[in-house]
Order: sequence, then structure tokens, then C-alpha cells
Amino acid sequence: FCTEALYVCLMSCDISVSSKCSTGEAPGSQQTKSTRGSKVTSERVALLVLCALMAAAVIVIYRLYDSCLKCETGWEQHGGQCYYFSTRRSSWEESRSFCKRRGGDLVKIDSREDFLEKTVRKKMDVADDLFWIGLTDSKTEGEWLWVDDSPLNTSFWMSWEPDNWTGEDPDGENCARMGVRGGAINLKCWFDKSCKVNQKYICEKEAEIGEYMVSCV
Ligand SMILES: [Ca+2]
Ligand SMILES: [Ca+2]
Repeated sequence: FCTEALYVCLMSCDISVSSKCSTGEAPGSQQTKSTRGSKVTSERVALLVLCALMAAAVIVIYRLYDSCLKCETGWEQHGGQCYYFSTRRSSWEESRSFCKRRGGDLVKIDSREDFLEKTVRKKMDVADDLFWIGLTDSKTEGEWLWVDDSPLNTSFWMSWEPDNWTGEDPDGENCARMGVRGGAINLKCWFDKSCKVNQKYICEKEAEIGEYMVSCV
């Protein structure tokens, strides 16, 4: 963004100076030409300095704004959201309660985004060390809903999932967890699991923007 702004700025400076220089000059007017030449050169320098200052201002403002997106200690910022990757394990409901007490909820994943998959992969201690996400079919079997009650449109289930396996819990598997330690193909790393099992979890909430930009640096 900043590089682009600087380029556009310098290009516009160049064009404005060139247009002043492109007027035809009659032969023999060397003195006038020389005077005008030095004037154009100083104008050009002044414009370039102005443009550089403007570009620097744009960069500073952009960085100030960016640094103002804040997450609490222990939360990771990505795309204007804050994410908390737990180290303790709890049931899906208990995990959700923790997230809500901290002003968020279990994470909702509504688009193709590899940040969560990559981060979870790094934090998995063993192959079964998956993380709860905010997706459940507890209300109606097979009808997966996010914690905000929105339907599941884009999914990243592992190829054989969800299978609502009843071998572990007769109630089946009604909560979703994510993670493939070795890396997921096409981000397909979701598994349904009994909601009662203790798992790590991912909370999500919006990053806060500082009220006064300068205080955020
Ligand atoms: Ca189910
Ligand atoms: Ca399953």
C-alpha cells in the first residue's frame, strides 16, 4: 500500500514537471532557457521533497493505525481478530463458557484461511491434541451451526468426517474440533467428537482499536 502510494506520488510529480518542460523553445533564447531550466530543476526538487514527505506521512499514519489494533496478552492478532489458543483442556461447553467470560466465543471459521490451521499444527503436542471450534450439531443431528446460530456454508471436514461415531459416547459426536499435526490437505482438518471430551480450544473476539492513536505506539 505504502510503496504504491509513493510510486503514484512520484509519478504525478514527474508528470507535472514534464508538462512544464515540454513547451517548445525558439532557438537563440539560451538565457531564458537556462533561467527556466534552473527554475524547473528547483521546482522539481521541491516537488520531490514534498512527495517524499507526503509518502512518509502516509507510512507513519498507516503504521500507527496498524499498531492500534490490540489484543490482550496471551491472544494472537490476525485479520483484525484476536485468537486465544488454550493450553488447558475442557469440554466443549466449558470451553465456550471460558471464551464468553473473556468477551469472545469459540472461533467461527467462515472462509478459507490457513492462519488457524498452521497455528494449531504448531501447538499440537500429540496427534490427538486437537482444538474445539465454535461448531455444533447438538440441536439437530447433522445440522451444523456456528455459535452465533449461523449455518455452516464453507466446511473443512476431514474426508470421512463428520461420522457421528457412537463408540465413545452413545449420544454420538456433536461438536467440532480441528487439527492435523502433520498438516492438512486443503485445510481439511475438522473432526466431529463427543462434546463431553476434554480438548484444547480456540476463542475469538474482535481486536480493539485504540481511541488515541499516539498512545498506541
Ligand atoms: Ca452429530
Ligand atoms: Ca468423528
